[in-house]
Amino acid sequence: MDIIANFIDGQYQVPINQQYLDNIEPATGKVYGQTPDSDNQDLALAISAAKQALPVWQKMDLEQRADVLIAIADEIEHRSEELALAEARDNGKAVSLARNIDIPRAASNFKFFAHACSQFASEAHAMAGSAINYTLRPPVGIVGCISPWNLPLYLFTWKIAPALAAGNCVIAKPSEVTPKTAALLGEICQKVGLPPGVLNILHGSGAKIGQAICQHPQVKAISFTGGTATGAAIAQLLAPKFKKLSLELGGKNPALIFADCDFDNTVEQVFRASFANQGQICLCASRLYIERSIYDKFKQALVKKAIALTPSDPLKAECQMGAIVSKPHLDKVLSYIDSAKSQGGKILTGGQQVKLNGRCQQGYFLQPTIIENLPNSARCNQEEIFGPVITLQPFDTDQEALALANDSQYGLAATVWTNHLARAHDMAESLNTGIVWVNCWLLRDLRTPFGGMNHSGLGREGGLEAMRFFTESKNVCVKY
Ligand code: TXE
Repeated sequence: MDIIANFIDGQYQVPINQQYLDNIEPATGKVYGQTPDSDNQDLALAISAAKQALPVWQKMDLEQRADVLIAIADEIEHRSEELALAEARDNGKAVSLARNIDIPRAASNFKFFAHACSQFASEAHAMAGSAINYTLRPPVGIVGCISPWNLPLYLFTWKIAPALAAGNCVIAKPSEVTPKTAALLGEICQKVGLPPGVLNILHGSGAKIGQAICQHPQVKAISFTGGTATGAAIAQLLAPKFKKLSLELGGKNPALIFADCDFDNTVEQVFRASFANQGQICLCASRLYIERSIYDKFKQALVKKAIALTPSDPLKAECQMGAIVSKPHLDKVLSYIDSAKSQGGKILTGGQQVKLNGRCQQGYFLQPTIIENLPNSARCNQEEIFGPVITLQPFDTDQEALALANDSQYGLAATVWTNHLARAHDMAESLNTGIVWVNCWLLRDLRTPFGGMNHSGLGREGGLEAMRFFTESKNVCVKY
């Protein structure tokens, strides 16, 4: 049994209440570990450690701070195989995906923000002949970073790295569904000599320790990624406390596929955008709008690929599609497929749970599922499913495609597939999403603003946006 501990003040510590949550391996459906169900008592220890560490970390020479973050990145790379296997086991994702995407990206997050330490500058505003204003950007202080289960170490470090780079001390909480790689990050911090208390990792449920972190008066900012309903609850809780808040929430991302696209490449990329990580990425395409003249051909090409993509044991190198993260989540995704059937949807392929043999007999596997014939108002076109389920709809004109795409409460990411330059720019300008990819998906430059509009969130992560979020700006006006 793999028993995880909290990481507080540079040491692993058991939860004071001695309470644990089961950690289940999605590919087997079996409990394989225990995660602390931490509460306010553990948080008090973490806050006290962070308070002590804050002056040390804030005053550390920038080059030295950057060196520590680079050392964390190097150690993640050094332990990448172990981390990839841990991620695949904990989350159910294919180990090849963890090896090629999740773990390298976690290292990149630290490297990128290590450089930001020395590149982050502030402004001066001269008032000719009378005064000079300059802006100071001190760290916020102690900040909370709360992350979800779909890209565990990748998103955990995407928040922690800029928070540390800006000079904050961090209380971080990974998802209780996928705690393992976050727990290993503590060992890495110990090994490279991150001063104790600078990063504290508390495990447990959102309702208990997640909420406690948000509410603690010493925690001055919260960076959260997760479901829209949770984001709304946190926003409500924090509004009267005037804390800084960054919310990266759900999506219902449209893909607009025009007849003039590069057909084969678009099929390939749209398929990946739909089913990567079993569709459990907030950026995955889930509503496909296809120009009518290529609708049937495109549909057939997608269905053929979906039939060939069969789920298998995530720990095997050849696995291309792993397990759904948990039983409740599998049930939720299946309930959307049922709702599609009841609303007149036609299941073109998939729609069923898959039973594997051997050690994965009880695992949570689902066939890639493609549905057509649903109106845009159907639940499957309006609500975030967060699984390997996509819908197809034909369109006739650019205006119709745009109207369908924008008919959503979400606004995270859209993809546009066309070789018509003016159309691509028109669409990019008119789509109500925080991110638009043209003829690509998940091509990431860490300097760019990252986040969504409307129910997809508040604020932006990435590059300078993240550094600004984790600092306060203070103007100093000097008259001469
Ligand atoms: O997310 P939650 P869940 C979507 C997806 C999924 C749904 C729910 O549709 O089906 O959200 O997933 C912590 N105060 N996304 O249940 O509950 C929680 O412990 C403070 C989209 O996993 O939002 C975890 O660490 N914290 C998403 C984190 O919040 C709280 C990725 C996310 O959990 C809390 C994941 C509270 N009251 C799911 N309640 C994306 N956009 O990437 C929970 N938490």
